[in-house]
Amino acid sequence: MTKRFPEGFLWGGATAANQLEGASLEGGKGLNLADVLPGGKSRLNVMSQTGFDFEIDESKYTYPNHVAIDFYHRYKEDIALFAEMGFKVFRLSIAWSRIFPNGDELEPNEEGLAFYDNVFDELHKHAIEPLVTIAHYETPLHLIKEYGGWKNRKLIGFFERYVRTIFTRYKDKVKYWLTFNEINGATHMPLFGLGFSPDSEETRMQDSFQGLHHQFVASAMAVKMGHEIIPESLVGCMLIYAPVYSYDSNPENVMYVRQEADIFNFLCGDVQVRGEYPYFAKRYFKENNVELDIQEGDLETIKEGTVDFISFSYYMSRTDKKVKSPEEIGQGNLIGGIKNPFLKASDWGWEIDPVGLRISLNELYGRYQKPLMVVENGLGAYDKVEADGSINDDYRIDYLSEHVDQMREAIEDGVELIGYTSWGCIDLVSASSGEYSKRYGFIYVDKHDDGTGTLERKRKKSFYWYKEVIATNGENL
Ligand code: BGP
Repeated sequence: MTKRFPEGFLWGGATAANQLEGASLEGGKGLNLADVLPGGKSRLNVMSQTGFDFEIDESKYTYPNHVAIDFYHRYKEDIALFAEMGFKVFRLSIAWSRIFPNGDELEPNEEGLAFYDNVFDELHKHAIEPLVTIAHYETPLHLIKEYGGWKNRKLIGFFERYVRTIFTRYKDKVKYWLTFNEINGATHMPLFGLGFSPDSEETRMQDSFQGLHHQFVASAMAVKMGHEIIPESLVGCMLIYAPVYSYDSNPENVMYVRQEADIFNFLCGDVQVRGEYPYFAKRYFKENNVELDIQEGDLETIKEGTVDFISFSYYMSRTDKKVKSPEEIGQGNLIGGIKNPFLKASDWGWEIDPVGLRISLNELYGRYQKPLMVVENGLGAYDKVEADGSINDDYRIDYLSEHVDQMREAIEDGVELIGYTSWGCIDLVSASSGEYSKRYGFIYVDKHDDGTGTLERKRKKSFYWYKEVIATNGENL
């Protein structure tokens, strides 16, 4: 039996403004969070640090996001390459600080708005549908320094103005929208999603969940507004999803991983898809000393602004148990857990688990029965340019084909999957490590961790592979 992808399946690739555009101070743009994150190992340090100060210090650090891969000036060339692969959809984000440089102005920056007009027009010229993330780790720096990021309720109002501006401006050009990137990653890495580093470990949970509550209200408000301003729009949530496996059959461990999965994978989804806090949140908040300030009207807004579809990133599963020795802790992955003896890992220690994607799709569809889109998935790897200029990334082809195959299985299982945008379809700056050398692309970009490189683009072997996948609607993997 041939397993097929549905007609009209949305094949494409995914990016984020701060990891791609560069031109960090051009066109009237203001600084945002990503502009103050240093490159390389220092980034990993600041991510886990409490009390990060958000100052740029070029004598100490490099800031790769300032140049990124210069999509700002090269978008036409890049979009032509996406079109050559046959993309039906391209996921990108709008940098909030291009539209409102400080985040709290009353009037938007016309030059920033015009830039995305040009990008969307270019995409449509090639019959590529834009899929736009409204907030992808790019909170304007002024909102962080002046207001303390999403801990502060005032951000809902600033976000509302930003969203109204972009919905109104792009209503004829953009149909697919996502509100907050990987919203459930916030308690792990509040700096990225919520724009603050915790003052101390004691305040981390309280501040993170309060920040999340503000984002839930803001997201629901955006969904409602999207439906009013762009009646044919589809507005989705975006989760970082990792199925959680019990290390063994000890019921204590099984219960533990179930609770971990409830909090990590489902709490945010339940709020955004079902429109209410799930039953298990109450006990969890109590036990973690979280007391939410929920204001009048918030729960109604959340109820009325449920999403049209669910999108998520999938890189890895997580294996865990209740009691861990200090050596085991965090051995599994970026998101924690312990080593799974059945899985291999990438050079960055991210465990590779294609079947976990089928499990994720079934878990999400089983719980919500809403259309799903995989909007990030891919292998960060070191690539080598051969003497003849070719880049033979067979490891990436293997990784992606195994994952695409599992999506095909999930569709056979009955899951409604509408699209797939692999992460970093063109090499870009890594979010967690600030490196250029952690490459995901089908398109190689000549740019290196020491800042050298011509920014020239080259097609990798996987470029031709993906082109064939799209041309055969997923039949030839
Ligand atoms: C996700 C982020 C992306 C992206 C990706 C890969 O968490 O949404 O922005 O970067 O992970 O991660 P990294 O770049 O750290 O390898």
